[in-house]
Amino acid sequence: MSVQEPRASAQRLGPSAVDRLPANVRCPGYDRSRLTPGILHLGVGAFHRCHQAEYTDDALEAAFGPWGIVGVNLRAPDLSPTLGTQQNLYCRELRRHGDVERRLIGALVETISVTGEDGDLQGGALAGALAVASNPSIGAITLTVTEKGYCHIPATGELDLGHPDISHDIAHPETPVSVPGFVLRALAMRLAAGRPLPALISCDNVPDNGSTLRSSVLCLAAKIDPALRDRLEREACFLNTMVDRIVPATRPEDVAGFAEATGIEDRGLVVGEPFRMWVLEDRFNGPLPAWDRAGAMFVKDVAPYEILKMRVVNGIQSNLCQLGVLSGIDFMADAMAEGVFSDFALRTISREVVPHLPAVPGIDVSAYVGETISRLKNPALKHRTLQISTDGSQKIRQRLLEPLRAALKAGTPCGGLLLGIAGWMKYASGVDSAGRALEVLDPFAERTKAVAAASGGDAARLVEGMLGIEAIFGTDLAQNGFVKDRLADLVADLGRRPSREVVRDFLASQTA
Ligand code: CS2
Repeated sequence: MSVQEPRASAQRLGPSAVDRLPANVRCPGYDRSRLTPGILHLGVGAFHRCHQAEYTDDALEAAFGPWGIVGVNLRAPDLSPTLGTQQNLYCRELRRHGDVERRLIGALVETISVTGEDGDLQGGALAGALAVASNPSIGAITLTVTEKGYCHIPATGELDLGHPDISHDIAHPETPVSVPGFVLRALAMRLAAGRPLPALISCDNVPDNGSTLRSSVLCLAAKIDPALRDRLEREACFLNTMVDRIVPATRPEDVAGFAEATGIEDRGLVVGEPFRMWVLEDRFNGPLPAWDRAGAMFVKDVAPYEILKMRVVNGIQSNLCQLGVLSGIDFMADAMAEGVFSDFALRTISREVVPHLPAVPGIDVSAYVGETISRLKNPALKHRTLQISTDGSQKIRQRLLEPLRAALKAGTPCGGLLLGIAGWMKYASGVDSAGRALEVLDPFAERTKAVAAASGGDAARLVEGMLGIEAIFGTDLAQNGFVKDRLADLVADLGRRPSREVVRDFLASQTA
């Protein structure tokens, strides 16, 4: 993270600065010097630091145990200049409108960055991370590696054997570069040493996240060592989970504001909303931190919670974010502050998505939708529309396409979902309605921009080309004349005028 210079007198956060934090910054209610590693976490991004690490701090306060977190980044960012120099201490700040609540998190005890900022391997770091993972004191390997970290084909969930990192790991299983490769190597080392296997806990917004990780790891193992694959199939426990808290990427302004308010410079700061939720599959026989005492739910079947969260919270985000980008709106809350976009969000979710949601034990769906809308309107969260649009090819199946399929099957309205998907197509083409280039950060960006170039500005051809990307869309939608025609009209319209006007007319046509 490049950071705006905080005020000159600010002391850098670390053990010796803790006593100087203002009294209203909550500090760990347990003795951190007694904390030993019990969790290896892959992907120490803002979300993990503001979600699982906070739940773990709560669990440690409720029932202290050997559950310190060793955070491993297989890819950039290199954590040494931020968390490393702070002895892995950092604060999380929760904001809602004008309210701010700050807390020092102690659960992270070590961080290992396998690659430096330049992407080059840091000597010994991979071996160090694998040594930690194979140590029997690690009872859980948890992951937030983003959707694309699973190296799966978004439309099917299967491992992408054509992925260059997977090809690498098949050839060099002892020095993996992919997430499934790292997990496989760690499990193989545990079994070879006769040690019990840890729980594998995926915390990404991937459909059936634990099962997807399991299938990626087993499929990779089948290519390397079929006997190992069979053993892991029997013995390894991969948990599905649903995770929720909005945690935008930390901005230099956040770090500067924290220094201003506290006199302490925290380059590991994360900022999120007060709302949080975590639902885990209750299937692991070994010990885990007392996350349940921190409010996490352990249930038999995570699927209804996951579907609800991905289609409502993430669904609204992904339906709106590209349309927001196309109208030059930087932050999600600014889009939601415009009546036209918030009406569109609520209308689409209520009419098109909610009727096809499964029943979710203990949850009143209409209250949940209302709460979601208010979370997304929280102006204190600076969540970039561009950040949510990033890697859209990996997100739209579970957030927009599955709800669309459910509506098509039932013959119920789906125009708002189609408008969101058209927004993604327009964004992924790399040009907005005014002809300005858009930054498309996505593993499929080359492909979608090539489709756009080949369409020669013809919306129907663009839609045909996009729907033809089977790894994203499967095969059914390209054969649906209604979907194709409607998307072509919407993409053409988004090419002529700002998305705000297209959304406004869409709403008007619905009430007419
Ligand atoms: C967002 C999520 O960037 C994104 O993909 O949609 O990070 C979202 O904010 C979280 O899933 C909320 O729990």
